[in-house]
Amino acid sequence: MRACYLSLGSNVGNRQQHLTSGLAIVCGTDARRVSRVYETEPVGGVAQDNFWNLVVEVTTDATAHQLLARAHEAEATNGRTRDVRWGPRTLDVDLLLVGDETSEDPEVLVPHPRLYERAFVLNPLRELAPELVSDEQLRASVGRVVALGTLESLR
Ligand code: PH2
Ligand code: MG
Ligand code: MG
Repeated sequence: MRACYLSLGSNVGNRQQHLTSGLAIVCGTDARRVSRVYETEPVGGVAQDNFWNLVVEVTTDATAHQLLARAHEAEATNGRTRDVRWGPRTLDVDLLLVGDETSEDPEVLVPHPRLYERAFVLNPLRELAPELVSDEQLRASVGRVVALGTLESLR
């Protein structure tokens, strides 16, 4: 078993519902810890609504490829269509870290290549694993984020 971290984001439709459904599919019966939800400014150029983002820690024996398959299943179940890169989406699930594994397989890059650039990833990640994110890295990351509260508390 090892701790794996995934980022979930939604900015189309019922964001609470998409994130809740996504977590269930990504985690299955594995133990999980979920960060608060952050309302985040879109990063990457395309004009679109704010996202809700969170990070989940899953303790699992699943491989990086198995986790990626779960991520794709969660996106498909929530009606994700792939059109604009970095554009609006019902649900986006990205693999951030798989234990201390490093993979340069272009299908599953871990650690995620843009992990340390993005405030919408680093803030919720640091909540769950403060040792993984330094003050310096947090300061250098981009995009405004505001903590809203736990997923269950939001409607
Ligand atoms: N995801 C992106 C691009 N930009 N911006 C925010 N705030 N949140 C995201 O989840 C996000 C993004 C590509 O996956
Ligand atoms: Mg993404
Ligand atoms: Mg993605």
